[in-house]
Amino acid sequence: MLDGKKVIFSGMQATGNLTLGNYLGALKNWAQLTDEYECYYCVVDEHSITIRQDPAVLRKRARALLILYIAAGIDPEKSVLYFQSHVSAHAELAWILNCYTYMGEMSRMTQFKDKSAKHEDNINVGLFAYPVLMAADILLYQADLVPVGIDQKQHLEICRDIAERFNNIYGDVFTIPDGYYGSTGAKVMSLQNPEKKMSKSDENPNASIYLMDDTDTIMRKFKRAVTDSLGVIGYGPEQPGISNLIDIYCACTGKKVEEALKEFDGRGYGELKMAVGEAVCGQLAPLQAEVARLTKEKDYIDRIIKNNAERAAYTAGKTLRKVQHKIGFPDRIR
Ligand code: ATP
Ligand code: LTN
Repeated sequence: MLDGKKVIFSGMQATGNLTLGNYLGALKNWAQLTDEYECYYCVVDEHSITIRQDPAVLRKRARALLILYIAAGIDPEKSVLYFQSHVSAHAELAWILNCYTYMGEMSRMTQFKDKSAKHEDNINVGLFAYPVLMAADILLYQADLVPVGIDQKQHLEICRDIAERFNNIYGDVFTIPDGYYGSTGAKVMSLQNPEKKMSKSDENPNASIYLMDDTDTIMRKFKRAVTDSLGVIGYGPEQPGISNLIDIYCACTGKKVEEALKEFDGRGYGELKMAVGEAVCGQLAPLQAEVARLTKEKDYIDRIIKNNAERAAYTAGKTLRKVQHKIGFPDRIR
């Protein structure tokens, strides 16, 4: 904890093209937390290889994701933005924590079950131990809060269990982190099946708004969004499609659901779709322009990558040395 500020850690994988769900559910909230907290935002490239990746594509996407963090308004002088693979303490602590985690605990993880069903030909040990690496990420920085979507709750709970188990044996080594689940955009649903979350791995491109989609594409996808046959703009479980559009509208405009309902009272679905599309374009256009600008600033981005990895490694190194000492590894000779 620096300057008495609480510590935040979060990360995102550089797999697939980011969606509006990733932005409203995670990135946008991250940017809003940077004044109040000491923030570490990581591109978790080591997690990405639990699913087979094309090396050239992974390298490109990881850099693009770091640029997107900055474009979303996270100041790299204030917060620490870096690649997981540039700070070796992550993999080192993960190994240690593997020895304090039980097979039974890992096999209960729903993400492991889902992903191993989806990638039957590559159920690797890394995919199984994915939550341990995530625990290492968080615990290295003694994070108090971890802003993630609700789908990551189980992983966060296992992180707390591992940390408590370790602390019970060796004393207070790790801060026990809490999850931080934002309210607006906590779960953006698919435009084609509003019972399912919008996901970057969805096979139907019309189901998701990608952050780099142009205005025409965004408007077209909203026009095609699945609604219902009630014909009245309402909010609730019987109207999942319309509710999702209202949620997206509110997350983009900062309006409350009641306000939006009043605004669209007596109007048609077509008008709502247009208004949501325009609100989303209004959010994404400046983001896209900033990505385009930053992508050309090669030296500036390189400098950030280097400096921020050093800042992260300094903090992470302190925790790692403490852990290594506690478990009985020989101290380094200086
Ligand atoms: P995949 O489809 O490949 O599993 P994903 O789109 O679910 O990926 P992740 O990389 O797992 O995305 O998640 C990155 C962050 O974005 C997490 O904090 C996650 O909770 C959040 N997130 C992902 N999808 C949504 C969504 N539809 N609504 C709100 N938040 C989301
Ligand atoms: N599993 C997370 C990504 C992730 C993460 C983390 C999130 C890896 N390490 C540490 C928060 C803190 C996901 O969003 N899919």
